[in-house]
This record gives sequence, C-alpha cells and structure tokens, in this order.
Amino acid sequence: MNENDLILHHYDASPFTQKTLRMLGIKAANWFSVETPMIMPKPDLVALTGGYRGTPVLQIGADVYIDNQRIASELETRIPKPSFFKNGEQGLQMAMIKWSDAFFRPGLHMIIALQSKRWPEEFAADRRALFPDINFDTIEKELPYARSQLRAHADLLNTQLQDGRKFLLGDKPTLADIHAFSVPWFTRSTMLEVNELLEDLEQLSAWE
Ligand SMILES: N[C@@H](CCC(=O)N[C@@H](CS)C(=O)NCC(=O)O)C(=O)O
Repeated sequence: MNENDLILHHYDASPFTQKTLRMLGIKAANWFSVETPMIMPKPDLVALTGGYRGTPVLQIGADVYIDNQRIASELETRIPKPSFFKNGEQGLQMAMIKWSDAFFRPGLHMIIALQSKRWPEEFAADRRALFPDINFDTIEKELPYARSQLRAHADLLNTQLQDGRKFLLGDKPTLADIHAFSVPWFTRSTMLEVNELLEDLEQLSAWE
C-alpha cells in the first residue's frame, strides 16, 4: 500500500455507504475495503476517527474523511475526471444532500415501524440509542404519513426524468443521482411493499 491509496471503512447495507460506492464507481477508482461492524462497539473505527461511529469513512494515508459531502469533495479534488458536477450546477447538487436526507427520513420511519420489532435485540437497542428522536413504540401510527412522504419525494425524481433523460441532469451521472438513488435502493431492498408503492413511477425504476 502507499500513502495515496483510498481505504473505505464501511458496511454495505448502509444507503450512505452506497453513495460512496457509486462515487468510487464514477471515478473508476481503485480502493481498499475495511468492513466495520454495524453496531457498537467499533473500537478500531472510533480510534481512527476520534469518536465518529458511522459509515462510510474514507481514509487516505493519515487523513480521515467523514460524511459523504466531504468524501465527494475529496474524491473530486484527487480524481477530477470524470467530474461529479455538471458545469455550473455544483451548488444545486450539494444542496440536494439535504433533500436526500429529507427523502431518507420517511424510509427510516417505515423500516422502524414495519420491522424493528423483529430486529435482533442488540441491533434494535443500538438503533434506539442512535435515533433518540424517534419513538420506536409509537412510530407505527406514523406509517401512512411516512408512506405518502416517501412516495412524494420519489415522484419528484420521476417528474425530473419525464423527458426520457438517462440521468437527473442529462446524459451522465452526477452527484445528484448519487444522492437521490440511495433511498429507493435502501427502501426497495428492505421492504417489499415499497415496490408496490412506487410501481407506477416508470421513469424512476428505469433510472435506478
Ligand atoms: N451524513 C452521513 C450519514 C452517514 C450515516 O448516517 N450512516 C449511518 C448508516 S446508514 C450510520 O452511520 N449509522 C450508524 C452506524 O453505522 O453505526 C453521510 O452522508 O456519510
């Protein structure tokens, strides 16, 4: 190994890890993989990051990059071509990170409402501690709202793709696609009912 090698600390079930995997794909980067546990304790990772427990984390030599936003800008600097950004639309694409967090939220609420009672005890306890703002015992009541929010966000993507374009901003994938796709990826792969919920959004599934 050398000091410029990319080392990704991650677990792949995470939709946020999936974003970085797609970034590495667009850049056709070579990288090394370190698989981390999905729940605490994570002594090696926490020692590396100085306390951050999440996934993904990108390490390059002695530098550690946390959060997809930071990882994207580092990859763009180190591997400029092909660029993540369509000319002149960098601000908008970075702003989409916050939108994708809003898209993620109803997916998270749905999976907790539909599945958390069947999760292994240790995993459920870890996630309860991670999301103190979500009441796991009453979230089921929010299910209709969460479904409608997930569908509404997905419909925005379908609308953007209405003219038959291959990617959200044209012929080539950009960071906008990466931030948008992780939620359909995660919700479809974990909850069968999402396929039904999004069934008529044809442009969306073609793009995915
Ligand atoms: N803003 C961060 C969010 C990362 C994130 O929340 N990852 C989740 C996995 S989906 C996580 O770290 N969960 C806790 C854990 O893995 O210990 C990013 O974009 O990288």
